[in-house]
Order: sequence, then structure tokens, then C-alpha cells
Amino acid sequence: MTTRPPFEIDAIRREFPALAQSIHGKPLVYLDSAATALKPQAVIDSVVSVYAQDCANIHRAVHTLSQRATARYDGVRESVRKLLNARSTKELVYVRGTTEAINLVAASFAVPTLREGDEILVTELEHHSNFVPWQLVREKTGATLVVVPVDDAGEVTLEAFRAKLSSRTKLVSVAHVSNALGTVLPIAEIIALAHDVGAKVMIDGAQGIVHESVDVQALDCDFYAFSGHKLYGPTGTGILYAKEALLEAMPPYQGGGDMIDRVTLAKTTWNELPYKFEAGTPDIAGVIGLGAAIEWLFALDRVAARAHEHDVLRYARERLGELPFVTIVGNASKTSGAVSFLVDGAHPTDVGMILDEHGIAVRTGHHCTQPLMDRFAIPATARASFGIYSTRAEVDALVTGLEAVRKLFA
Ligand code: C6P
Repeated sequence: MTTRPPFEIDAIRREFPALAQSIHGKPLVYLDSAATALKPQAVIDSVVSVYAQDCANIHRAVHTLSQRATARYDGVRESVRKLLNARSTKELVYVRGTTEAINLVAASFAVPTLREGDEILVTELEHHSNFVPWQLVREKTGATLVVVPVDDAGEVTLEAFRAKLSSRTKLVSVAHVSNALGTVLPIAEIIALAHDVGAKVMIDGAQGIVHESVDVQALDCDFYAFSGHKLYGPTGTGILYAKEALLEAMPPYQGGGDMIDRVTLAKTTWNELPYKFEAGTPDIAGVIGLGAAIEWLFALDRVAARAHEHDVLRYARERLGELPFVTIVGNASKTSGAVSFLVDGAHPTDVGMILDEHGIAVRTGHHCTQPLMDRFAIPATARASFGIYSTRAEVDALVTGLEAVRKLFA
């Protein structure tokens, strides 16, 4: 058994070179990890080493560079399998990110199988990436998009979910964790209820994979998607997990090199899984960097890391809750990774700009969740979101920054 070093926050922070910089003369306080996480040196080194030593295309040549690149690239799938506890690496498709994974399922699963009278269930808190692809499916198939409302706390209750579920439901696609409010959805119960009516379930794990433990076999979800760049890996990478039988039955998403078995002028046959869904030269260095990120996480005490992240979020919610001029949007019973808020008398964009002058990076806007903003009758929020390297001291800096915002706008 390998022994892991204890989770030590200062040592973790030293592994992220971006944290060592100052912004407008102040130490960077990076509270925008839900948008993209900073990268540890191990990931940066891994990407650099691909371009410096193993720069070649994969699955195409017998020369040494190509063999090395291919071995590194293909090897990442086993790390992802362990991360998700998937049954087989055949169930793991490399994609550009969560957005592409959902579009792949929409195009290759939903469009060929759904028809008029069928229903796709989403919730009101979904990211546009888990909303717009289903609207496109609706246009192509005549299926109906049914939206489960969120309550005033930003929660999706099982009662609300049950009320919309029926024998017409063929596909349920919900977030594991809301990027805008931090709400953790009861996905295990949602999956079981959906399966009871014969529906397939897609989980948008863009935020969930970062802060929650995921076991796709225990969850029994049909599809699970995540982006590499939120999990400390490079941009342009992501994973679609899908049950093997579903992938076998689905037609390819795109045509091109590597996804074929045999091409003739008359007919083309497909490569085996998962390559059938991986057309063209992929982001080779990106995938290898994602593998480095996952292995970097495996080398940590992830239970302690998660406890640390939850502690920082709890502290942030507590401290912001004490500020009389701040209103937290979304107070679900279980939250993860992020807190959204409004400052009395100040537009979120102004809040973001003033915080930036203090070296504090938060995201402001609708967070690609306009239906959710409509639900709360607000155009935007400011959002602080946290990573493995975030600290209580950074939350204190945010509070000080918000007091400065308040002084300007009072
Ligand atoms: N959310 C945020 O700041 P991509 O862009 O494909 O990597 O991920 C899309 C996506 C899908 N679902 C959820 C729940 C997400 O949070 C995101 C990305 C970022 O909240 C950028 S908009």
C-alpha cells in the first residue's frame, strides 16, 4: 500500500506557480476555480514534456516518438477509469470538455432515439451547456423539454423532480453540482427514480468531479461528463463516460481519421470503442496533462483535501452571511465549491472590477445560467469559487475587499 503525505495546504499552494504572483500590487487571491482551476507544476511539466520530447501524432506511426506519445495518451484512460470507477476504458471517450460531451450524447443518443411525445428532463439551474443541446434535440425530434423548478434556496427537491417525471420521460440530464449556486443535487436518488420509469440519465459533472467523490458504477448513471480544465488539467480536454452497451448502439458523432475500421468508396465500418467517437488528431498534450492532473490528485489525501475545500466554503458562506450589505443567492442544504452573492447598491460587474483592484479574482455575470438568473429575477451575481489551494485567509481577503466595495457604493 502506498502511503500518502498528509494534506498540507502551504505545500499544495507552492505547487501552483500562478499563486506566486501579485495583481495590482496585491497577492493574487484566486476565487474563480469553478471557471477554470489553476494548474500544478506537475501538469505544466507534463504538457511541456510532450512538446519538448514526445511531439508526434498518435495511433499512426511506428517511429519512437509516435510510440511514446501513443503510450502516454492511451495510458491516461486507465487513470480516468480509476477516477470514475468505470467498468472498462471502453466506456471513456476523450472530448474537448463537458460541452462537447453533452453535445455528443444529444447528437448520437438523443436525436436517433427520441421522437414526438418523448420528454427530456432538465432542471432550472442547468448550465447553458446542459440546456441548449436539448433545445436543439427538441427542434430535430419534436421531443419536449421539461424543466424541474428550483426552490427559493436554489435546491432541486425530489418532490419537484417526481412531479415532472413520467413514463414519457426518456432522458434526464442534470448537474451534479450547480456552477452558479454551488447546490449539490441528489443525483443518486434522481438516477434511481429516472430508471424506475425507464429513462436514461446524463450527469453534468463539470463541477461535481472536482469536489465530490464519483463512482459511476455505484451511481449507475448512463452518462457522466466532465472537463479537464476544472480538475487542474489543461483546457480543451474532457471525458464522456457512457455505459458500453449505449456507446455500442450509438452512431459516431463525427467522421474522420482514427474512428474508422475500414473505408471504401461504398461503405465505412467503425473502429472499436471508444475510438469510434474520437475522430481526427486530438489534443494529445492536453490529454496527457489531464492524466498528470489525475495522478497528481491520486497522490494526495483526497479525503483530507475535500474536507479542506468544504471547510473553506463553509467559512465563506458564514463570513459573507455576516455582512449586512451582502445577500447570498442560493442556500441549499448541501453546497459545494461556490457561493454566489449580491452587494447592496453595486452591480456585480463593478464588484468584480473593484475586487480585481485588490488582487481578488471572482466571476461576475450570469454564469451561463440565464434561466436560473430569471428564476431569481436578477441579471447577474458575483461568485466566489474555490479549489484545493483556497484558504480561509483568502476568504478574509474577500470580505475586506467587499467592505471596500461597500464604502465606494454606500
Ligand atoms: N462552467 C463556470 O464559470 P466547459 O466549458 O465545456 O468546460 O464546461 C461547461 C460547463 C457545463 N456544466 C457546468 C455545471 C459548468 O460549470 C460548466 C462550465 C464555467 O461556471 C464556465 S461557463
